[in-house]
Amino acid sequence: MLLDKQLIADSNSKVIAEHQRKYNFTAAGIDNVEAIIKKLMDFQVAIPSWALGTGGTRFGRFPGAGEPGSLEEKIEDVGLLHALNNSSGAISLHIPWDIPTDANAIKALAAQHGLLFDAVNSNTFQNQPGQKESYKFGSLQHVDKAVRKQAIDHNIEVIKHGVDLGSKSLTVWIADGSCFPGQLNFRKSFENTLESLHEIYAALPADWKVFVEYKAYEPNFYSMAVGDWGQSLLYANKLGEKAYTLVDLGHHLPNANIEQIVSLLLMEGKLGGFHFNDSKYGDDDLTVGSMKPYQLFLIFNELVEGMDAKGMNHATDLGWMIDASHNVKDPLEDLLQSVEAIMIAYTHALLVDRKKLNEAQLNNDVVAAQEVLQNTFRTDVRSIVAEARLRAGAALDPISFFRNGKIRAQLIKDRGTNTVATGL
Ligand code: RM4
Ligand code: MN
Ligand code: MN
Repeated sequence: MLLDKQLIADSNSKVIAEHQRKYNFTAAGIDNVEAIIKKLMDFQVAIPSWALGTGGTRFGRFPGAGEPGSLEEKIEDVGLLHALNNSSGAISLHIPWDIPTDANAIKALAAQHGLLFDAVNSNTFQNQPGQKESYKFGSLQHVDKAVRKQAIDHNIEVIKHGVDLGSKSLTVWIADGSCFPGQLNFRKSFENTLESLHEIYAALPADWKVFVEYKAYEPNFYSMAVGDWGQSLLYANKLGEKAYTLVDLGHHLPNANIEQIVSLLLMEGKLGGFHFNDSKYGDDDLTVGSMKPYQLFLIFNELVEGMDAKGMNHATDLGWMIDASHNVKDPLEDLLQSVEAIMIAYTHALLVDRKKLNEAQLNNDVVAAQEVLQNTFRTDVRSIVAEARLRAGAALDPISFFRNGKIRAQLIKDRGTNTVATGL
C-alpha cells in the first residue's frame, strides 16, 4: 500500500494553523533552528522487520489482524511509517525469518518506498526445521566444533543475503551462555566464541561492519557469552577495525549508567550500533521513551556530544535501529511512538547549551549543570520535530493520520484477519 502524498498534505492543512502557532513560539527561542531542522530531516532510524507483527511472551501471543504475512508486506509497512514520519527510511532484516526469494525484486520494492537495508541479523538462538546440530547449549561458544561451524556458516549466509540487498553491516546477538554454575569453562567459552567470530569477520566485505551485541541475561540465567559492554568491547578490539559494540537499551542490569557506556565506547571509536527500546525491568522491549524519557535524553546528550567531539556524521556514522516488539499495541502505532520519542530526544540533545554545560563542569557548579540539562529536557520541542516532517512532505501528526485514515482497517481488508508475521 503506497500512501498518497496528497492525502497527507490535505490532512496537514487542517492542523497547520495550530502547528504554526506552536512552532513559531518554540523556534523563537532557538538560535540555530534551521540547522537543527536540517539534521532532523537527515536522521533515520531503521525499523526491525520482527516488530511489525504483534510480539508475544512465553505465555502467549495475541496476534492482531492485518499483520504483514510476507517480507514484501513488511517492507510496505515500513514504507507507510516512512511516508508518515520521514524518519524510518531503513529496514533491518532477521535471517531466516526474512529470507528474500528474489533479492532484486525486494530491493526494487524497498526503493519504491524510499527505504534502504540496514544491518542484517543472524539467528542462532533458535533451531530451524531440518537443522542438523542443536543450539540448546550455545552456538558460537559451543563445546562441539560442528555446532560452531553450523552457526558460523549461518552468519556467512546472512552476510551474503545482506550483500544482495545492499546492507553494510551484520549484527550478531547470541543467546549463548550458561544457566548453572559449573556448566561452562568461562575462558574456553570466550575463546570458542572469539574463534567463531574471527571466522565470520573474515567473511565480511571490505566496506562492512560487524556489531557485537551484548545482553546481561536471558535466555541464559547464570552467564552470557557476551554479557556486557566490556565483553563486547574485548571481542570487538580483538577482531579488528570493522568490529564494533552494539548497545541495546534493554540489555543492561537495572540502573546501569548507559549514558556513560555510550560516551566511553564513542571515545574508543567502538560504538557501532544502537537498538532503541524501553524497559521497566529488563529486556522488556517496550516503546522507546515510554518509561524513562529522561534517561533517553541523557543517552542522546552523550551521543551527540561524543559524535561531535569526533566530527562524526549523526545520520550515517552509527547504525540507529529500534528493537522492540510486544503484546498489546498496534505495532505500527507503537513504532510511530518510538520514532517520535527518538526524534524528541535527539532534538533535545542538539539543543543542549554545551558552552554553559562545559563551564559548569569546569567550575564544579553541579547546580548549573543540572539546570542546563533539565531546562533543555523541559522544553517542548514536538513542534520542531513536526516542522521537520512537514517540510519533508510527511504528516504533522502521524498517529492521528494513521487512525483517522483507518489504515489498519485497510490493511486488514488487503491481508485478512489471520495473517501472522514471522518474528518473535
Ligand atoms: C534479542 C536481541 C537481538 C534481536 C533479538 C530478536 O534480545 O535484542 O538484537 O535480534 O532479540
Ligand atoms: Mn537487540
Ligand atoms: Mn533484546
